[in-house]
Amino acid sequence: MFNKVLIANRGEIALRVMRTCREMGIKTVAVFSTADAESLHVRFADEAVCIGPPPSKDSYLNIPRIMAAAEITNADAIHPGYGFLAENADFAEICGEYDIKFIGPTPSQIRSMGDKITAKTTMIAAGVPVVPGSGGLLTDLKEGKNTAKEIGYPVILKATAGGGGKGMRVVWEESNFEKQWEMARNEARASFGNDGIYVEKFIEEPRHIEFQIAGDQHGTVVHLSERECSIQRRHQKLVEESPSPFMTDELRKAMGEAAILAGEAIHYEGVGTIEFLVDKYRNFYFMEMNTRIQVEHPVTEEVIDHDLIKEQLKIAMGEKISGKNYLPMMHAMECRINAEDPFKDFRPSPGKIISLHTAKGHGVRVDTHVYAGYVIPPYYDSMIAKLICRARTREECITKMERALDEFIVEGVRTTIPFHKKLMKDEQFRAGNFHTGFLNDFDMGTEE
Ligand code: MV4
Repeated sequence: MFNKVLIANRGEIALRVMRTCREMGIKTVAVFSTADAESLHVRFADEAVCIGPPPSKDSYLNIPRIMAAAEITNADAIHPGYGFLAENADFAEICGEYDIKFIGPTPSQIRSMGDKITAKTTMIAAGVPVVPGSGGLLTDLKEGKNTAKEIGYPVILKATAGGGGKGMRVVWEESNFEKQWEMARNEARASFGNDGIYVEKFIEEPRHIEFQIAGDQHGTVVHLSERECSIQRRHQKLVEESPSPFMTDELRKAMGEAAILAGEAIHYEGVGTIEFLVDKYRNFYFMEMNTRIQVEHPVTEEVIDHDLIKEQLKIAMGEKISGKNYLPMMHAMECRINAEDPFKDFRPSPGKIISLHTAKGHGVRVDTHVYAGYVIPPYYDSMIAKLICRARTREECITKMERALDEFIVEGVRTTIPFHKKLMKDEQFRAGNFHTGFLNDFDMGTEE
């Protein structure tokens, strides 16, 4: 049983983790940069330690400072949240060296999914469907072109060190291969210091559907149903929901089994997510695994009525999980409310929140760290709240979301609320007809 947990994060997720710790009788330590001195996560925690100036590399990404904070407060575990150090295998390893439990998977589990070719090779061996492709690193341009010809155009070039869309290039015909190859390599080298590239068949107009899984220290892996995450812009998700409107009982069974195989293949310990691409014929392919709690985890919490942070803490303490899978019992949807101007290409809009009224009422949940008078710093991500609605059907859930968006008032900064209001009225969205390219031709129109 943990006595005290340090939360190596900020914002809504730091608060989210602290809430569950409180309910479990676990003391909490916040760490914060000087930009976050007035943050709720600092006030909410039992103890708080300033770990440096605003830039992330000097504070939330600075491992020595976080370890020092854990040592002086005598914390026996660290929860990394999402982002920052959540998928940093070296950090997880250092926690172990300090005899502090990293609340998440082991360093080797993180590493095995951080390199995309290693991840893919592991999945092939486990019998999880993957996109047809090179199966390994491409050594040179000639090999790349030959492999692309075998697979058949269009193909996609991906960085093995990548993920989340960086260093990816689609090639429609051989005449463009060399140029895209160079671009992909340069982008990968600049972003990751690793220019390893592999090639896959390009799946056109796919959906992004992911499965939440959980594995314990005793070898049990279960799935906790899916999340539909196709509504995204430039690889930033804006809306997530569960169940996916594209899902069938048969597909859920097949994808759920594949997700469990994926977790079992690496003896996964913790909560994690198996991301799949799903084509229009409902063929599905493993894409990536996220070895952390995700932003959109509340959608799953609402449909299966389970606290996923509590699951993380229990797994980290060595408890057994029940061994049964969970199916959605309700419909839930999350809208990410970002301090961004949707009428100006979603450009960041940091600054002071002059007044705030969050949505309330039956079936409405708001996860946020902001309050009236709070100043959104320009240094970190722009998400200021997650609005989650839950109802018996997708239709009722959308109706509730429209009502909740109408009563959600933020003055002082621009937000993505007008975007969500427009999306909820879109006929194709309401009909469940969308894929990952949906927002490419979504017109925000002009402001009234
Ligand atoms: C693909 C793909 C089509 N075919 N792979 C984007 C992020 C990275 N995780 C993988 N991604 C994609 N991989 C093949 N073989 C299309 C995407 C993709 C995408 C995937 C999920 C969500 C949004 C996306 C937006 C553009 C492209």
